[in-house]
Amino acid sequence: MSANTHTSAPSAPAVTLTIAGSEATGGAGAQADLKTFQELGVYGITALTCIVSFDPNDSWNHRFVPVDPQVISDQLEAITTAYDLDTVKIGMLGTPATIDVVAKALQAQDWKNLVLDPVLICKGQEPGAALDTDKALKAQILPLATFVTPNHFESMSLSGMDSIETVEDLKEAARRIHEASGAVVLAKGGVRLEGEDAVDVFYDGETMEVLRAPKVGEVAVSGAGCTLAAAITAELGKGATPLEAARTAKAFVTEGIRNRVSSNAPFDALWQGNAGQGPAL
Ligand code: PXL
Repeated sequence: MSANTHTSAPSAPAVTLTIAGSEATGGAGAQADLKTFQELGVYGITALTCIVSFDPNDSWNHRFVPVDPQVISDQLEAITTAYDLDTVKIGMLGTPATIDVVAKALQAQDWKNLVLDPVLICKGQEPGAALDTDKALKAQILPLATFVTPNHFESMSLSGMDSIETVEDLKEAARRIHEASGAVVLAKGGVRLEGEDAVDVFYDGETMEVLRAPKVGEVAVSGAGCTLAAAITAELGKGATPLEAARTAKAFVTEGIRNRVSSNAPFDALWQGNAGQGPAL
């Protein structure tokens, strides 16, 4: 029987791709994306861009190994030939060579939803290399994005603002990033803005909405950013509007932070399990 005689059941899940790195301890990166996809009921696929291993003997800084660009290209060829995809999440790319190959693959087809988590600086990366990577990400991937989820630092970098201290600052950053990219923006304040709530700002060119949830502690949890963008991707893949997707993702992440897993690393990891049915939704 040839492969194309198979048909999907009527209840077949939406299929969503993440182009992301492995974070070995499982809190962030492709691992967080796949757990989120599964929990939110979409079929997850991964093209792996790099392998990050924290170094317990060097303040848990990142040891970073890129996947060979040809191998990234091979993964994307297999994936896009096997599935007709319209929804993709971009996580950590890590090098200009990776960005080249990913940009080329993304441009080979139309995407309804291209969610970019603009991971700009990786702790432990050589600063010169990181600058090149940031420039390439802004020049080659950001213009393709339909939805972008910058954190506090990335919002400053993408908006050109020197500081973001208030919700009004974060709104201004979201406005600027939307104007520069055309993408829907969810700018994340997280624990970096003062106040009792973790505040994110949604802006799509018309609607400006502040999403709030009470902070769960004052320390960032590993995987929160990856999980938020992955949840947005899953919801968009299922047909949600961008604002609905952002609201659901925020609630999912808040619940995942409440249910976090502690480890011997200096940061807890978000737990996606049960969050889809959690009280915050
Ligand atoms: O949280 C950003 C992130 C994304 N992707 C990978 C990572 C990290 C942070 O550790 O390791 C692979």
